[in-house]
Amino acid sequence: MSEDRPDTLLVVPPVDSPGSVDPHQAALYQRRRRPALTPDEYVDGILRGDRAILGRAITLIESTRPRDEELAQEILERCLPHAGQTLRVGITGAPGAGKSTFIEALGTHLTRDRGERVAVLAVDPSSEFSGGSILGDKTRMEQLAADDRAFIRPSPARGSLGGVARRTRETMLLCEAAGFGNILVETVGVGQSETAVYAMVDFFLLLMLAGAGDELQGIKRGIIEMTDAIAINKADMDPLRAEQTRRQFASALHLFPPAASGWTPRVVTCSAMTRQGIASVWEMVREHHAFTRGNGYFDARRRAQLRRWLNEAIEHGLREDFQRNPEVQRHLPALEGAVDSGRLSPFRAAREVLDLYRSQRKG
Ligand SMILES: Nc1nc2c(ncn2[C@@H]2O[C@H](COP(=O)(O)OP(=O)(O)OP(=O)(O)O)[C@@H](O)[C@H]2O)c(=O)[nH]1
Ligand SMILES: [Mg+2]
Repeated sequence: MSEDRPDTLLVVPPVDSPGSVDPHQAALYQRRRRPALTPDEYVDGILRGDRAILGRAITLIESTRPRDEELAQEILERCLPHAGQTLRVGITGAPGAGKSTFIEALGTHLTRDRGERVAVLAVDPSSEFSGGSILGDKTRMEQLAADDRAFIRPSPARGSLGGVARRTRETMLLCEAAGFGNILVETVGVGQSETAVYAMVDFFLLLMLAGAGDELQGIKRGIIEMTDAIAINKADMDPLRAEQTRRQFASALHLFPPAASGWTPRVVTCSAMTRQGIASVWEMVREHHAFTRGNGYFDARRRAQLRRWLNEAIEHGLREDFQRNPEVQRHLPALEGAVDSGRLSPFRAAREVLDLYRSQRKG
């Protein structure tokens, strides 16, 4: 996909048989040698809703080259005033709960039934270890992937959860500036990634399966407290059991303290496959939106999120500055070795390297 390719990718022309040029390869080569865009061209393209340019800008956001990062920040800054008038929904659930199928169903409901635009993003905590991204895959979203009103971007694959979340957040803002008024963010419900996604959305939906409901399926208390709704998916398989599970969850939720939003979390059943209940899930999201806008919670939550992003950006900047510092680079390996071998406490080592860093910054 051309929109996924880095701007500055080096492409070597095919040289398998000198003298003969495969026209297909030559065309590919031409296409890959895209001229660099100016910041104006990026911003204009994004605001026009040009998907190829949006894709290229996101590639800049995902890049770790300082030059790309700088350009990405400029684009982001100029797009920011055009972002924000949107609905952001986080969708989590255990592997296999049906998140991707659900997003396909909900996304096409938005594009086809409601004529709205939707961007699908993902935060994939496994990327850090596997090096690949499994979420937001287009294979389970075939109709949506082919839909002009939808934009699907898999999880950025590199970096820590914090880095992945930051890139997803920035990607979300660019998508909003490009006119995608609904944002769906998928994450797998196994770790800290839910918290990261919760911190970037207006509505947080947990997908579960019927049956193993007695203990809330081992889902951690913290996740339940974040959810605005639980949808028991795959209700088509056994509607009675799904309804039973729904009731169990609903009564279990009563044991939790009321949410700060004043919203009482709902439990519903649905089938991402037959699409039963999908439209009413969206009605519920809209109801929640109206409710939280009415009581001021919507704006308060977005402001708190902005504050959190600010703090994270500061932390990120400090860390980068620290890691790039030549004194730190020179002395840290020895200090790490000393900590490894037990000759130095981690605290003492940290103090020494921070002292070095500070003295160098002053000098
Ligand atoms: N019968 C039935 N099957 C479903 C439904 N939703 C999803 N499935 C099936 O469940 C399997 C897993 O669905 P996915 O959408 O890939 O689930 P996921 O939660 O995205 O999975 P991961 O991305 O691996 O975490 C697939 O075989 C789907 O076809 C549903 O509502 N009913
Ligand atoms: Mg999936």
